[in-house]
Amino acid sequence: MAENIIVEKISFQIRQLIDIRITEYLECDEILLEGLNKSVLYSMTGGKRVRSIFMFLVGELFDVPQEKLFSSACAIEMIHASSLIMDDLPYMDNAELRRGKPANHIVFGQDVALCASIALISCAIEILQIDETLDSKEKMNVTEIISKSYGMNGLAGGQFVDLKLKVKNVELEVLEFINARKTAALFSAAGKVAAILGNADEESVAKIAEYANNLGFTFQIIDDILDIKGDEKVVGKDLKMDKMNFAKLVGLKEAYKYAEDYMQKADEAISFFGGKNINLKTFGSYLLSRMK
Ligand code: GRG
Repeated sequence: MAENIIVEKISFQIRQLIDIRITEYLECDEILLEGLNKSVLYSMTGGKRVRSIFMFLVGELFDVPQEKLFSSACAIEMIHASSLIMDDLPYMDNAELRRGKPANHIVFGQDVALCASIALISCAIEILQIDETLDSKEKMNVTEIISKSYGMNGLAGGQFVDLKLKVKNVELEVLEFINARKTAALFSAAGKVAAILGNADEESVAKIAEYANNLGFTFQIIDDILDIKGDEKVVGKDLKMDKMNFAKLVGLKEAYKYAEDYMQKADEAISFFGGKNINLKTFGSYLLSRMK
């Protein structure tokens, strides 16, 4: 289908451009920091960049010049990578494989991995502040949205509840609470930033946030399904066989249904934009097809 080819082409281009920008942002010629920089770059390599691609597709919907999106997209990728480094540490998820290669702490040690994770969060905020394509109000808005996405009501809060989860008697609402923060929060931030930089009105921003939230739920359920299906080569990370997740709770068959239902809710939210939503819809279907 023509839309598929267009979205694939956009995704390929965005991935390449984001990788170039990330390398530029993380350039460091201080010899004493060489080891830390290697650790940071190691975790910024690879990854599907789905949050960035989503952000650029929303940007396209609101005619945002691409140049204005790079700092926010890279910031979100840095925060995402930072969270993956932390997540893999022995006192968190204790995983040894990430993106098809040894986790950061396996290669560089836990001490360096933690420094790299913190450095990435700091860099994420810094690149927003030095972006000359954003005016001061845009910087303030974007920084507020992005910093909220990884705090108490975002990644950190979701991770906390996940870590403290008792495996028995888990309720669906609790898993939704976790998924909204651990996974959907970064998608929501990506969508809201692009909509706000496109001067979208309040209702449009809300529709994008609703789409992003449901897309995030879908994305996490697919991740859970792939965990259960059990092929480390496909997922490129340790399979969390002993951990409760959405797909384990409701069963594989129901999980497929939930993923499709969330995606349908997402599509309903953006029907508000009429035919202009086609690339976003195609992107959603593409993510959904990963679970098949
Ligand atoms: C960063 C302040 C801060 C807190 C971190 C450790 C932690 C708190 C949160 C963990 C969040 C986490 C690991 C969520 C999982 C989300 C998820 C589905 C990750 C996989 O995303 P993909 O498939 O990964 O986009 P790639 O490798 O393609 O980038």
